[in-house]
Amino acid sequence: MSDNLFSIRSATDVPAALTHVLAGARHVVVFTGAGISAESGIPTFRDGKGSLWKQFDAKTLATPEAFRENPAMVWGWYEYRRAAIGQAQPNGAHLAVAQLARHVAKLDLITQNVDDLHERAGSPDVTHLHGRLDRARCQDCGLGWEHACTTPDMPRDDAPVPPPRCTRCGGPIRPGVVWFGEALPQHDWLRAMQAAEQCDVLISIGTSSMVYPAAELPHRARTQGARVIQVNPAPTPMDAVCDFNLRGDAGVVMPAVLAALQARQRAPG
Ligand code: BJW
Ligand code: ZN
Repeated sequence: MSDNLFSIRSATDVPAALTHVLAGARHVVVFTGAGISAESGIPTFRDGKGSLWKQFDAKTLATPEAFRENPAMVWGWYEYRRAAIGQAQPNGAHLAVAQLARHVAKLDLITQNVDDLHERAGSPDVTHLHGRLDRARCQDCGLGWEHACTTPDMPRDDAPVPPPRCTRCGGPIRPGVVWFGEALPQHDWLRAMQAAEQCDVLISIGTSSMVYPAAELPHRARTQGARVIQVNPAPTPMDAVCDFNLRGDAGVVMPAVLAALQARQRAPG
């Protein structure tokens, strides 16, 4: 095992050097991907049999062209996913990230996820780089759309559902997410870049680090001198760049990291 790779099952596996770095940090950025919600039952995109892009074709569902060509198929698929998220609960990793904010000087939370599990775990001011499933808007004029209920009836995953029409211009309502080829919301992206450039520790949790420009953030932090910690059960392209690679499920690793930090802060002296 290389000297920056750690298998984490409990707080005692967390290296003292890592709790030292966290305890001394002025500004921590937590950067999350689909893996942090995996233990809540939300499928990831790229790893494993049940992942979304192994079951469905990204090009026919997650692009503006797909929505123009077949709005009912795309809207139905996103309504199915919104229903699944509504039924899911935050897991130990979401809760540990929310708690961690109380144990470090400053914490910014940046997620690529379109679910609201960080918010439901108690994290305020989450930056959503790829939008939110519950923030639909008009495709033509951009007017926000209020979903009638947070947990819609579960359509079948391939059942077409025609999108509602905009009350202002009649255009189709689209999911409030960022599709391939679309720009990230500018304010959120600038905020994320600024946080990555100013932090002294960045913790990347549950992302394959394959989708850009979001995947630039840990590199940006590293270039500016931050320590980078990665939490993932599998290797990623970031392994070589990180100071600490914590192998394991986020729902195990993050509570362990939190407990190790709390133990250090409670220790006399
Ligand atoms: C666990 C775990 C557990 C499992 N605990 N961990 C070539 C080079 C660079 C860029 C490009 C390129 N070709 C094309 C591009 C651009 C493209 C891109 O990056 N493509 C790559 C795939 C190659 N990017 C874009 O198009 C972006 N826009 C853009 O570039 O705009 C340019 C522009 C500028 C100005 C004007 C106009 C345009 C937009 C990207 C949008 C991404 N959208 C999606 C879908 C959102 C909607 C939806 O939900 O349907 O966002 S794609 C999908 O990937 C989703 C995610 O947020 C994103 C990242 O995925 P994530 O979170 O990393 O998940 P996975 O599944 O990949 O990984 C999960 C990880 O968890 C794994 O590592 C597991 O091991 C781990 N895991 N269980 C911890 N229990
Ligand atoms: Zn409209």
